Amino acid sequence: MSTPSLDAHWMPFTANRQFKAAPRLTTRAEGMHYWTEDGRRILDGVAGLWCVNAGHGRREITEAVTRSLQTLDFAPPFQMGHAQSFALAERIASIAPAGLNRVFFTNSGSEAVDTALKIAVQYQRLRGEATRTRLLARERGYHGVNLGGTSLGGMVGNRKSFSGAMLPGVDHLRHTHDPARNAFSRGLPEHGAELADDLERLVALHDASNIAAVIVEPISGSTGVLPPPKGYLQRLREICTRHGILLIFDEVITGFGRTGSAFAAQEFGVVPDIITMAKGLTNGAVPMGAVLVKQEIHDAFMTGPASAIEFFHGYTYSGHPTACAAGLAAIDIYTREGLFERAKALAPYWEDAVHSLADLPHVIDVRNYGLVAAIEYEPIAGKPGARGFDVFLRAWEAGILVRGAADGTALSPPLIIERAQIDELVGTLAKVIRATA
Ligand code: PXG
Ligand code: PLP
Repeated sequence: MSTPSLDAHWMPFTANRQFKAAPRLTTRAEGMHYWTEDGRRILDGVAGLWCVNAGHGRREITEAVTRSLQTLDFAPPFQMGHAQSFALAERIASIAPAGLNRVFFTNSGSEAVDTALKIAVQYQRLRGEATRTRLLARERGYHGVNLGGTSLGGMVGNRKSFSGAMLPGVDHLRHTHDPARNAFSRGLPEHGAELADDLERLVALHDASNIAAVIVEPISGSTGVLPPPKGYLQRLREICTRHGILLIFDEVITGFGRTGSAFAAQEFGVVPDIITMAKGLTNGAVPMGAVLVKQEIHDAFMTGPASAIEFFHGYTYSGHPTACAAGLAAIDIYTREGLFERAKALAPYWEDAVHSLADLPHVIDVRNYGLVAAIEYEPIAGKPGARGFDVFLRAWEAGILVRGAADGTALSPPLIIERAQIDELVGTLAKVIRATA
């Protein structure tokens, strides 16, 4: 396709004018690589946008999607069904922590988050705790861009323009980023489990009888890859259980093998009440999200007359056949090729590679877990985020796709990455960091 005018498309989370003055257009993707309009090959260091965990252009997904489109292009999701959504729900439950086995489908992570919040609030009402409507999250969290997720998010840039339109009754725990104590930690940082006690502060302030749920990313992604301090998630779980507060893990990034397990909940041995997911669910090939809940939460909804709708919520494209076909094919690939185990086996090599960047100019922290990492830079005075963006642009010119995150670079390659490609990714990034003033 020849390049059309770039004017009409208002691009998401993009510096539109900068982009349109110097566009970065991809034309093709396969395996670990993108190809650009001017014919360059780019090594994908971020699995597209944290989603293409099995690598690009997977034939099994294309074939499943094609078959599904040719057979059943659309199926009405309300008061009607088709086999693939039931099969996929069962498949998700089969790789999930025990006890979480009921799945509500959405079309994105943002929709999964807002759906999870509504499930939490209605669940509390159904169990006779109707005053529990407050929703808690954490500073430096990202929970998508719908109004619920925006209200619970903890990144000021995503919030400040919408302040008056946010949900009431929301509060935030302190974030866990503590470079003074934890800089250059390998894997989980030692210090900060006590930050989970911040939930006790909010309970003391509002009273538990008013709090429905707390949502956190097991590893914060968008704000620069913040692995949880050792013991932090366990402590959060204990406090939630003690006070009847639902614990929601937003696993949109950490799901589907990123940490070396299917979900971070399994990797860290902490079972939440609800998990949100998207991205890797279909290997990024078709938009889809899902909310996975404990059976007892689902069952609490199944009480009124059998002919009454239990949950007044759903999307036209919930459980779309094309997305379900992609999800089934993606999970087949993950399990058949053992990609979650592969991520776990590669993690020590990955850790050594990314920590080799620690002594480069401006680098003030390196963080990692599983096959995810971030390098944080000293900000340029008065220009927060500028160095991370500069590294991203130069990296693209140098042939690698990385992601700017806060004042840093985030890396989350497809789980099929080879050791030599880790060397290439990190080696090229090292040159770019040295060249960045
Ligand atoms: N929760 C988490 C934890 C996410 O990472 C979402 C929800 C929303 O998913 P959708 O599919 O609605 O985008 C995400 C998405 C970044 C970046 O800066 C990350 C995401 C989205 C956009 C940018 O790396 N993650
Ligand atoms: N707006 C209008 C006018 C609609 O009719 C609908 C769905 O029927 C929506 C928004 C929601 O769209 P979706 O179900 O794709 O989220």
